[in-house]
Amino acid sequence: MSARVERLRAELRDDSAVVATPRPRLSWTVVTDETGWRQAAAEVRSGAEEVRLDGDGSVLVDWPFPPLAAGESRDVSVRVTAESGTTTDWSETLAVEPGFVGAWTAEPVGLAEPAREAQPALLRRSFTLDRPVRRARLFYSALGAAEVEVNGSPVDDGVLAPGWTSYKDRLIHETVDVTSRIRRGENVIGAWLAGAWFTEKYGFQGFAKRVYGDQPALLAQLEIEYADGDSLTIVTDESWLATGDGPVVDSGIYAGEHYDARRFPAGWSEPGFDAGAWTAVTVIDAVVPVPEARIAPPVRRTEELAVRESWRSPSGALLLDFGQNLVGRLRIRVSGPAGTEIALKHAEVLENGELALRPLRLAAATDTYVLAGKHEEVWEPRFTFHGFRYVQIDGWPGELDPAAVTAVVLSSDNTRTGWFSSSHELLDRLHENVVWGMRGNFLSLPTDCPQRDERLGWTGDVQVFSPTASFLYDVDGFLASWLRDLALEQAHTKGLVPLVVPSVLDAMETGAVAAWGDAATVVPWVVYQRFGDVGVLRDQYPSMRAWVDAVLGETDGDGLWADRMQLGDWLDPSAPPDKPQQAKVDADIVATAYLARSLRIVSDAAAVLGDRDDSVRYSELADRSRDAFVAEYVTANGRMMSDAPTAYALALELDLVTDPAVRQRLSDRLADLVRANGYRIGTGFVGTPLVTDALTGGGHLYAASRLLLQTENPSWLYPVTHGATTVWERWDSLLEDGSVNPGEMTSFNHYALGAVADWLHRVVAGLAPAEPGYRKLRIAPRPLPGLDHAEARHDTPYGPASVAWRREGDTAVVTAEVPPNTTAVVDLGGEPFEVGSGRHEWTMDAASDEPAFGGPFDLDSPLSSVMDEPRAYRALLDAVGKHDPDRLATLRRDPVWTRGQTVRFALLFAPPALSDEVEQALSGVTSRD
Ligand code: RAM
Repeated sequence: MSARVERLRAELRDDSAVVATPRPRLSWTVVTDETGWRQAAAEVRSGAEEVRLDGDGSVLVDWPFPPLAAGESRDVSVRVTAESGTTTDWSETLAVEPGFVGAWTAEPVGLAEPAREAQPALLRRSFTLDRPVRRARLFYSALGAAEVEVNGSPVDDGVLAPGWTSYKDRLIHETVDVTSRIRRGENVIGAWLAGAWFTEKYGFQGFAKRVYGDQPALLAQLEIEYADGDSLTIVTDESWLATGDGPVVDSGIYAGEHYDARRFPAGWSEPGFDAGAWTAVTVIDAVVPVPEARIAPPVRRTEELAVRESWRSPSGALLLDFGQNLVGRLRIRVSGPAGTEIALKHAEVLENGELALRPLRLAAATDTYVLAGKHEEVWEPRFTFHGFRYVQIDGWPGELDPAAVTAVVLSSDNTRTGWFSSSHELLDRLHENVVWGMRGNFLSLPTDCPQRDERLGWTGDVQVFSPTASFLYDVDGFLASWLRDLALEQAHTKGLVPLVVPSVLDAMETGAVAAWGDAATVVPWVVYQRFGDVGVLRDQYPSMRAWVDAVLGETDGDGLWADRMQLGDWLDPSAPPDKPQQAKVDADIVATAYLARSLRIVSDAAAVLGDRDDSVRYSELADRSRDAFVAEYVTANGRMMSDAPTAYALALELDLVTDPAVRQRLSDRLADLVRANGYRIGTGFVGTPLVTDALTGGGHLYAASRLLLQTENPSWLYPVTHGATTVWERWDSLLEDGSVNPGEMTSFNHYALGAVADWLHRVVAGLAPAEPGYRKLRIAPRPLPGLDHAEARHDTPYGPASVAWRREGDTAVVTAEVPPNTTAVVDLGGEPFEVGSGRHEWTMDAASDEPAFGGPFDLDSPLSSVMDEPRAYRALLDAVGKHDPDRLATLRRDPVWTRGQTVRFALLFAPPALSDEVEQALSGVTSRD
């Protein structure tokens, strides 16, 4: 038996031990072949200091040393003792380094006389050191985005740093160790600077405007410690020089970048450069928040894709296909005459063989490069990104060798932690599409889409997607960072949560919006559940409470939230393309359901944080809203006032109906609706993440499976069969004839409808947290009819976990891995039981609940319109009822479809098969294939 400590981490980033707080929490995992392994104590060592911590805490353990001071790093290592008595060796040391500054003194500087709005610039400062340096740390930020170089080379691999935050209230700074780049003598620190998100114009249809500022600015602070103990600080101030005549001529997030390589000043960030033509910067006269150290991983280049195919379009344009809808930009390698201008246009899909640009609306998404004409030139834009699979290249000098063009994938560099696979190829592709959708839309902040003139932090989208995101990637820091912005925005709106965070759509804000504003409560709760991060809950609690209080302020005190502007079950497939809020479910049902849910979350969060009074108060309010919901919207026989799938899914999955008998009736009715709809999806942004859970929770595995594996529009797999490589905004963003949906919002990369992946992980494969942070796992696979095997793996905060099942006749063999220092509750359909860490194998019943089929039957009497359908169905029921009345109760109608004027039914009934009399009676009114 052996055990060792691995993956020692400080605070929320696992890509770096640079921490934003003086008291970074520590986490580690244990790798062992011992089963049922539990930690009894841990020892944490730093230099001569050693602290013993009794107990099994190994995730986000409080910092056991005095608070870190700026500039003070600490080597930390851990060893642990198991309950069985054995002690591990000391772990590898982790150099924990404060990312924060003692005192921020740098000022924002920019071009003194910009020639135009949002003008990109180059900035530099030269300085001379007369002594050897022991340590040099560079802290930088921007109103806009910056790439910093020291002595001729980039200081880090970040992209679009420092990213987008609610700039009026919060700025992030980067922290870089530049010790090895600094030398005695002359040194230069230089920065490429552009407006990026800061100077972008937000808003729609020509109403777009700049909301932060007209010009970008740089903030930088270099802290140098000499070997002799003295120190020197260099900050952005009037002593810096700048030029607006650099090669980045123009740059915008939506527009793209224009780069003229002839304007590149060789050696500009190196000593000895003649900056005679540059002018002194100006200190920007604006109140800027003191930058804080980043808590989320930065945006980085995470992958590169080669051209899959290149050809000429019908109009003669040169097109490239990367085989994957992605978010990023191109890197080109080119040689040709000086002054040659190359244009790179991006699009997600083709229409009539040409780039489909209409879905991008006002985003030009075009990068242009003007050759310097020297030798081979390599270029990638710096301060923009696009959502694309296809590119049109105009003006390329000579023949294009496809190997000269690479797609560079950009994303916040979160660590991948979750995987799913199954026996179903299309389903696996759907899952892969969800992952790609997340990669593209988790870019500095969680966005709705990455391509058109939008790309905003829509709260509703991440509200529904956060559980999926938290399984696929370690997004604790990423979401915690965005939630800080959310809370800061609320301070300006009396607790109301803006539709988008950062808030840039003032004109659209009309009040509280259910399922969107509820991101304030749901997202922190998800982060707590999935990562065990009580800190996020503590930090966000005032925001969570402010949100529900603000909603309560809009209600009449009866627990209901009604008669307000709502987005409702956005993009219900039955809503007209231009009226996405016109869903089947009444928007008030969505509103009260979410109010009750958020009140419950606030109560539960208060309990976790030890605030008893709040916990009781919000629990009572949650009960009141729940009871009001039931009284108003649920009938005693288990029908919802809106007889729409989303209404049932809300009642069940937000735990609004507690009576088990009523719950079963609701789930049964939902299954009926799903079936009657031909197992096509009938839900929008709100219902879609819940509907499969609501089915399987009521035992309707067959219906859930048919809905999941449906390929006809609308369904999850319809896009997959139409070549989707990301999740679409609309079920039919691409119509069946291959044309782009005429709706003015038609993105091919929206993660909201991909939220079903969380159910794939938790229920189909059966791997879920039973306690926060997977301290205890819930292993409860539900082998779906239509799948032979499925598997989910997740790197929990305690280490790798997995559940896999494989069908063997009417049973399934389940294998599971439970990480050390955790336990699992196992529910295989019978009485749940508990197990400890290690590998396990069980067998479970996996008989399908698939009803037997009769038919299909074609009704003989032709129908003049679909309105006759109920009458025709009635004739069938009569035929059956005459001979086998008991059967009527279990008889169901399966997909109904019309062929010409003939209606075809498949009848579903529980075994045994139909009696001969019934068969005969049916053949009297139908003809069978
Ligand atoms: C669209 C966004 C987003 C959605 C809002 C309501 O503009 O793309 O997905 O949340 O509308």
